[in-house]
Amino acid sequence: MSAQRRAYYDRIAAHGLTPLWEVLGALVPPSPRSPAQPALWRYAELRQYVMEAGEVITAEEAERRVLILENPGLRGQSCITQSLYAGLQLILPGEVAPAHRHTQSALRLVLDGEGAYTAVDGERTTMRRGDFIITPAWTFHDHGNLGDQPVVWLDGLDIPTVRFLDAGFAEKAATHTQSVARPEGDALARYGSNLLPMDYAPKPADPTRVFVYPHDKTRVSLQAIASAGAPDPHLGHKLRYVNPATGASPMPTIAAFTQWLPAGFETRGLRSTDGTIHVCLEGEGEAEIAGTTYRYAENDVFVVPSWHTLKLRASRDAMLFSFSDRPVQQALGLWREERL
Ligand code: 1HN
Repeated sequence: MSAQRRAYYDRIAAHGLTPLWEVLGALVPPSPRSPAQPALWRYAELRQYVMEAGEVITAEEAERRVLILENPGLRGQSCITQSLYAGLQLILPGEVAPAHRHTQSALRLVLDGEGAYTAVDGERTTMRRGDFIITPAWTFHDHGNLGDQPVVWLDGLDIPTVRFLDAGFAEKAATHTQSVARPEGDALARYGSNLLPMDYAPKPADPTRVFVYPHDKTRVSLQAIASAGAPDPHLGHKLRYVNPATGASPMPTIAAFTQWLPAGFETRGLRSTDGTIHVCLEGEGEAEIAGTTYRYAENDVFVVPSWHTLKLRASRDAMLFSFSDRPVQQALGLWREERL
């Protein structure tokens, strides 16, 4: 750079100015260049460290005893993609994770053990493996383990999105454990049975009042469509979780999906602008992400960053759960997908 330019940059810097022409290409790239990297977390390797966290700290002291799955390209930022956070949470028999609420939206995918519950706004749901559970923004939630086994689930939150917008609020509840206001199954009966209460009129972006999508029901649907026809070449048999009252995503900032890949099936390449976190609930296979192949097995988590081409293979019948910020991008007119 010429001495004249250098001196000019230095002089304007003192006035809070910087030249656009030095950064324009990086600011407006021709296609997304995510700093996030593809990565896979192998549950069989991680489980011992998750269990060890139970010896290091109690759920109560930790408030939430979680090991964050940190993207290797985003170390120190507590996120798995630029917009989403993911972690593995452990709760031991007899423990309680105290009630609180925050403007960040959260999802849980139950992976290991049974006997725990999550309570959302006064209703408990028993956590069974594969259940997809949500705690929408600003709903009080606590977890407890009434059983005799450690229970582990994956948490997904929109923490980086809320941080980006500087819109985070949080508070602790007055009591550790919410009192039970309604029997288990109440929300599913009222809002999740092709029926709605007479006076219920949700706004388009309202989260669903259904806060558990039971694994067994989801699996029955996937099995039915898998036996009824051929898989989509790019998706296999894939369905999105919805707010049944609106057809929108369960929560406004996070989309979630379930997918069945028959043994031997391989998807064609697909890329989309929503960086996506996948969890293998059943079976095993390979994920080829921008040319690198990762083997996945039960409870493994892998992340596909924005605009990275994904090909999925199943060596045994595989069931995958996934989530992303797709509804945010769609609301803003930004979401793109390319089927190769
Ligand atoms: C949270 O509330 C939970 O409720 C889990 O289980 C993880 C990470 C950051 C902030 C809040 C939970 C969280 C969290």
